[in-house]
Amino acid sequence: QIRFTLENGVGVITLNRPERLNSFTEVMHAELARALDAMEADAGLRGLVITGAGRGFCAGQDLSERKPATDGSRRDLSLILEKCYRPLINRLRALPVPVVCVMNGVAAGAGASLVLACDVVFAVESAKFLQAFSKIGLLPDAGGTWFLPRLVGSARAMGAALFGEPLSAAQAEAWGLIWRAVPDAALADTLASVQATLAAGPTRAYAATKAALHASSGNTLAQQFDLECQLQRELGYTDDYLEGMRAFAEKRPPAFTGT
Ligand code: LHQ
Repeated sequence: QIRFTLENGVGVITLNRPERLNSFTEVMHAELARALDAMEADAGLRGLVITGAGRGFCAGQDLSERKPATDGSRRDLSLILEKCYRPLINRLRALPVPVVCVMNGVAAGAGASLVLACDVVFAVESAKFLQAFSKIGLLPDAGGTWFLPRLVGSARAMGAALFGEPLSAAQAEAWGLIWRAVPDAALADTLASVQATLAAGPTRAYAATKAALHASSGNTLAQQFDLECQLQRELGYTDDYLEGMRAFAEKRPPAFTGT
């Protein structure tokens, strides 16, 4: 239910249940976990790109698999959150490389939370965000209530989560929910250029930047300064820093090796 490739150090995960708008099943979660196993074990990993097949990115939990209410039964929804969603989101956040989402279409429910857990998000202009949870009597999960207010502030997070109206890619960009909306026709080019950028990037600087930005929301300025000092000390000894300084002096683009 996913396609996974790992080339030039860059993993590409394509959610691949287009007929169900790539909604999550337990099988898909197991396949995602295996792809993450492979990437976590790869010392040469330089980035991860997540996208979707077909016209949707991810419509959240597959509601036909869970059948939360239609059969009259009630169940503990936290079980699937603990089993599938918490590890997925935690592992993406902890991956020591940039995780870039290229949203090819709508992201709803936990699919929207997956998007927000990524480090950088591109979305085609026709893509929409839908905090679909309130429509089925639930709250945003898979980290949604943590990511949303941090990205867009409390007022917008409340409005989006409570009323669940679709948000366009352009609006999401204007709010700072995503990095960039791109024309639909630019989807393939965006995917290719993100892969190329990650494969040629200063991977250790990326890792440090990701770690520091993630840590900042729980840190004081003094703690963050300490962290910057520690990480910058480490980066000062890397090959890529040496190469970056040489390339600057020689007025040429740097050839980073990720070491
Ligand atoms: C789907 C789905 C879907 C199955 C479209 N499931 N088939 C965590 C843990 C435990 C329990 C519950 O929840 C969670 C977290 C969550 O993620 S809750 C939120 C779950 N997601 C939603 O409520 C979104 C449901 N989908 C939609 O609202 C629409 O499909 C959107 C707005 C995403 C797209 O609308 P359209 O572009 O009009 O497409 P469509 O509705 O016609 O969907 C295409 C097909 O995909 C359709 O099947 P069909 O056989 O009629 O062609 C849908 O039934 C199916 N599909 N989402 N989540």
